[in-house]
Amino acid sequence: MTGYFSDIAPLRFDPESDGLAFRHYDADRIVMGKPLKDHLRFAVAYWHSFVWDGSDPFGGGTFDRPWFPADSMELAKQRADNAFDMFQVLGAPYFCFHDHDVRPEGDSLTENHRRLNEIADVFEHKMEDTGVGLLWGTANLFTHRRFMSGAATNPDPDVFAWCASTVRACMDVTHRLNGENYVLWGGREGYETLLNTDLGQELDHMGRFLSMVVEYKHKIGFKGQILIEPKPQEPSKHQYDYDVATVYGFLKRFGLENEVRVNIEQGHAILAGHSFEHEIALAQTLGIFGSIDMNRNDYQSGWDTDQFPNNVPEVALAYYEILKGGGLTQGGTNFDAKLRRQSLDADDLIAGHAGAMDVCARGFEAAAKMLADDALEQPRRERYAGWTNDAAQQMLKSDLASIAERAEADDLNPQPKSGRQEKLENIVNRYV
Ligand code: XUL
Ligand code: CO
Repeated sequence: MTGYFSDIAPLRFDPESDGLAFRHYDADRIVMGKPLKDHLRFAVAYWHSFVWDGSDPFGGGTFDRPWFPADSMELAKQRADNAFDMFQVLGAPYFCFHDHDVRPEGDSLTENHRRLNEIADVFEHKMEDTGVGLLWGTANLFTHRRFMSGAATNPDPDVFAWCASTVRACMDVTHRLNGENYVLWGGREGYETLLNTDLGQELDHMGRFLSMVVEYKHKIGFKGQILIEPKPQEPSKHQYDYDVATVYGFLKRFGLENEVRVNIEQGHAILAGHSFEHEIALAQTLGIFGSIDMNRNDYQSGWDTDQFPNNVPEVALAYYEILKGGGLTQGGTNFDAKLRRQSLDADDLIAGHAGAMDVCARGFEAAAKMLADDALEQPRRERYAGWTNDAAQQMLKSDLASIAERAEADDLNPQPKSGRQEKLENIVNRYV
């Protein structure tokens, strides 16, 4: 291996190491009948690790990578070489990318697609050589100024058509690379001010666009899941795919609830005023859980800071809800995470990912044990035990007046019972 990461040996599982190694993530350890790596299905996000240069709203790039600037196919290929080197150092089984991450912008739609396909050829070989798979592909319909007023919700029909062409090209490439999912994050699908916005028309266009994506998936025989990634605000002030509940309402309205699932990001859940586990549990309950972006926000700064996870109890509760619903199946754990802009070096990138994988492994193992021990499910069942008797079940098939008559005849006087929250929190603490 020669390149940016050539001084870094592939990471091993070594709980005693004080260097770059996995102290907790033992990829082949069998948990609940299969290796950890097949439960966690880690993916590296191409954009934050290989495209972002460390700039923020107050200052320019801080990272000095040999594959910057992102303006030639030659540098795009160099970036691909280094990306796959990094996937191998980490032993990461998957990656994810947007079209915009992997090829420079051309001066026409067809030139964009030609470049995307040229890089996909490079990826195809590298994936074959390394065994790294594509967790999901997606189109970047938010960075270029043509998307400033939206993608499928743009008032200009030519932008809608541009998006159709771009998404088709990205779905084709994802299909060709055996991607397991295709993601749509509605980056600019929302609005800044109602004064210039026809909200109803924009929602109709977004619904029609998504239906076309689903139709196209079936037309080409793509077996991956189509996933929407909810986010409440940023970049638009009002985003149409605010959170899981909003997305579910939208899918129901367009009859897509059996076709489209959600990719839930921890930081986006926090921005929406929810916990990550709430969003996961709700998606599981509604039957639309698909995959996760496991990156947190800073709780003080109130914006999407995309940091690597480092809080084991939080991660454990998220994986608990995932496992309870049957695991990640076709989804995965994508690190849509970037370094802090002072973390300049190659080994910072490795340490960020390795630490995140360790945190996830610890959280996952705690979750699996809590589930196996019935530690939370037993008290939960007890709490609802009243509903297991016939009379209670009959009531659900009855009507308001009959129930009222029985309640009055029996002179019911229900007595409150403790919710035992502190005891349950203490139980969780034993595992994490
Ligand atoms: C933006 C975000 C995106 C999506 C893919 O907040 O999370 O990177 O994951 O477009
Ligand atoms: Co994301």
